Amino acid sequence: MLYSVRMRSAKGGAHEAGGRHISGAERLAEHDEIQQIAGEMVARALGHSRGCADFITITIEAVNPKQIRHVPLLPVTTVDVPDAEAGRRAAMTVLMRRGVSERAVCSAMEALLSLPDSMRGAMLFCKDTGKRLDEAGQAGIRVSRMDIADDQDYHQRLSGLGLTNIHVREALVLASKVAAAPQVAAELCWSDDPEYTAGYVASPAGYCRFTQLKNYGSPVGGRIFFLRPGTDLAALIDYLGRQPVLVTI
Ligand code: PML
Ligand code: MG
Repeated sequence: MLYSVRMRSAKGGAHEAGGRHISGAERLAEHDEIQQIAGEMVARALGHSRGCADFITITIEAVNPKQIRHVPLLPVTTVDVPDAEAGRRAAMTVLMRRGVSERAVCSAMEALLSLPDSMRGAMLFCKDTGKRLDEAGQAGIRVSRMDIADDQDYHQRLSGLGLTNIHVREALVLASKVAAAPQVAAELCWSDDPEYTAGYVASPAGYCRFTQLKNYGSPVGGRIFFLRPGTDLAALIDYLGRQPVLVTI
C-alpha cells in the first residue's frame, strides 16, 4: 500500500488566511517510510530560504493501488545560459517549437514576471490565446499525488547527469505527470527559491532546463501549463490534483 504524503507551509498564518506561501512537497510513500518523509518535509518548511513557516500542514492518505497510473520520466537536457534574460529568450523559442503561440508565450512570461509573490499552484493558460483559464487566483492549481516509482534508479539517473539537488528531483516528477496529460501542450516553470535560478520548459518531447530563468535572490517563481483549446478544465484539474501517478524510468 502506498500513501500520499503531502505538505504545504506558509508564514503569517495559513494560506487561506493570507499567509505567504513558503513551500510544498509531494511523495507517495510505503507505510514504513511515512514518518521519515513527513519529518523531512517539516524540517524543510522550518528551514526554508523563503522564510521559516509558522503554518505547516501535512496530509497522509492511503492511495488505492488500483487507481495508480504509470507515466514515463521525461528525458532531460540542460541549456547553459549567461543570464536570466538569455534564458527566458531561449525558453520562449522552445515553447514556440512545442506549439505555443508567441502571444501566449509573451503573456505567460509577463504573468510570471509581474507576480507580486509566488503562488503555491500553477496557472493554466490557453496555448493559443494566452488567456488564463483557471479561476484559482493567487492559490493556483496544485499538482499532487505523484512520485518516482524507483527512487534508487532515479537518484542514479540524475547523479549521472550531475543533478543531485532536491529541486530537480521534485520538478522532473511533477513535469512528467503534467506532460502525460494530453490536454497540456507544454509547461514553463522557474523556481521560487531565492538561491535557485534554474527553470525549465517541459512537454512530452522532454524536460529542457535553463540554468537561469530569473535573477539570483528573487523569491518569485511559478508554473504555467499551456492547454490545448477545448480542454475540459474540471477533468484536467482532477487529474493534476487527485490522480495518483508513479513516474517510471
Ligand atoms: C522548484 O524550485 O520547485 C522549481 C525548480 C525548477 C527547476 C528545477 C531544475 O533545476 O531542473
Ligand atoms: Mg520552491
